[in-house]
Amino acid sequence: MTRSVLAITDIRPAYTVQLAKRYDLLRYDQIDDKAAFLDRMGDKITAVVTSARFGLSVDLMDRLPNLEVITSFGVGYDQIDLEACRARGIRVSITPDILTDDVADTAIMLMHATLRKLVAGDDWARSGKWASVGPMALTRSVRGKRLGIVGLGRIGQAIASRAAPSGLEIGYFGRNAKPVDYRFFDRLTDLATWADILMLSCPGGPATEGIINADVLAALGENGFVVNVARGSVIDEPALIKALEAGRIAGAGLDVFYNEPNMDRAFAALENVVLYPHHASGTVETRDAMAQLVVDNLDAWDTRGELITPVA
Ligand code: 8YV
Repeated sequence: MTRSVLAITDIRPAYTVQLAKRYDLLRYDQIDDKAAFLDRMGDKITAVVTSARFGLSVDLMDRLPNLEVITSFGVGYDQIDLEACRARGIRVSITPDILTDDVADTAIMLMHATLRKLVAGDDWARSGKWASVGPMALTRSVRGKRLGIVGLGRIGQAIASRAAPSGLEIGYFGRNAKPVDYRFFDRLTDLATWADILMLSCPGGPATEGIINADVLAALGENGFVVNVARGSVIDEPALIKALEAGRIAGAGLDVFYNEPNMDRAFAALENVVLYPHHASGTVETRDAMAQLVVDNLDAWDTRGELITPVA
């Protein structure tokens, strides 16, 4: 019998087509009367395809009594209740590693763009101010700065390995010290006091919610920068906006926000930020590889009852 698979979102059109050829693919985003659909189909669905952004709500999961597996497009799983999955024996797969390089490159790109004011410089040249007003204001050098990485997992280590050869000194904060040559801090405020640039690459979820708060930003200081490729939830966003507005920190490069895609509009009025629309893994190459891994995980589950890249 063909497996009924509920797709919460379109992962990539070509791959969604592949799924539709192999499975009875039900597109949740295209269903108007969701309650009636769940009454009719809820107990037939054994697999869900979703993404790091959409996850799976506990309410919807409760309506799928025969759910066996969730295959997610993305490495973060803060939008999936793993405890609820464990309790019901539901397995979860993600797409780790294949996005690490693009996310780390984006982190480095945002760091340079923020300190060197790339977007303001582009505008300075484009608008004709270069000719009419003169040279733009000086920027800040990246070389020689101290980079404080919050979360030295796969992505954090990839960021560090790119930053060290560019002449940055590396320190990090995490649950445990790792067998690396970088300096370990067991208190976040100590890392922020030491660092010139605070780089956030830790998982989202309750354990890291709001850990970059007003105290940490105060410790970073008026010459300090924040770069966030983790989750919006990691920063106390109102505190960050106030610090940026008041010049209590120097600037921020942000790929992620609290209420995506409805980012707080206060960011758009700030000149000391560089904004990116949660697009660190957003390349054709990486998104294709991620979508293929979603398809492969689902096939592995369907044919052999195992997952290629389960959540540990
Ligand atoms: C995803 C992400 O691309 O992997 C993650 O955890 O946040 C991004 O890489 C995005 O969530 C796709 O929906």
